[in-house]
Amino acid sequence: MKHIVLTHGDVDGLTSGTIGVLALPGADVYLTRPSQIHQDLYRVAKDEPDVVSISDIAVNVARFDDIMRALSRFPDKTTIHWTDHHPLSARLKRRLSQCVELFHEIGPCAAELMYRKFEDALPEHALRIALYGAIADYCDNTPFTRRHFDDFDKRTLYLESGLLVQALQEIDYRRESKDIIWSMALGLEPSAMPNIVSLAVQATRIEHQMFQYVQQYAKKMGPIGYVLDVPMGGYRGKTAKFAAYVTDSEIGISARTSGDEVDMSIRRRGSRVDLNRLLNKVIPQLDNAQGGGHPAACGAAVSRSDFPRFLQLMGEELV
Ligand SMILES: [Mn+2]
Repeated sequence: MKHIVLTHGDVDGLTSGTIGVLALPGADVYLTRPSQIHQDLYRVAKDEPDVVSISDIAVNVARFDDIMRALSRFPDKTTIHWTDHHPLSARLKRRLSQCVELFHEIGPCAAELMYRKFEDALPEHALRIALYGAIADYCDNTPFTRRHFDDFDKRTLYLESGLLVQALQEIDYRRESKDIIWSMALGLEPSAMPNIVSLAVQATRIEHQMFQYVQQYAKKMGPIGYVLDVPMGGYRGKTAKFAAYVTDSEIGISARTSGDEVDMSIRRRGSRVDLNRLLNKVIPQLDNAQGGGHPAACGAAVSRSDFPRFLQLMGEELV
């Protein structure tokens, strides 16, 4: 049996992918993202696999037709599982369900969904892996997670998941991340992976320094706190959060300029505002802008000259 696992490179991606590997023994693993899933599907269709699992990959509306075309390249014998928790319209959900086994819920993380989908085929340690994914993706208040936090010591689960979250800030996206999948599949806890522990500690030290940087340089425009070009790669979600906090704002943005573009991570603070919906209102008002994500965490890119206008529009839509 030829098995393939395609998953995202963040902690929910790695944990849901690990559960995929445990459910589909011997699987080849590929880390992918919403913008390139269609290309990866084209590539793996050539291997004529028996089972494919895709987890934690949002279905990109702009790429939907490409994705459907890629899916049509698989032979009839291939079963394709698509397990995800990113927003997806009812119409696309229906169309996608016609060619894949779609398991889609908003609320739980992808790792929880993978665990629930494949539970009967999984070893005992897969449960903790699902909980690590839930903690990492802030999806730790579902009926499933609340029930199972009570099966262990919740504080230890948060430490283990936190080690992964922190270490990933400092890890090369593809190569070393895949090692984490193999280690977790073998039953190794993050605290038993020496490089993960030391990278996590290093990343935590850097994070505290980043906080001080944001405290010094964050600016505020209306209800939005933002920081530009923090002096290190990564840490974008975290510095967006810090920018909101230190400016006492409802929304925080960590922005990075590259060439003529400003690329942003956007987070909310003490607010129920749906950032994804907010962006869907603002983005069409700007040329060459793109963005989206979850209610609580989004990414966006606008041209450099539009950045002030973007902030202004976001602020206006918010009130
Ligand atoms: Mn996720």
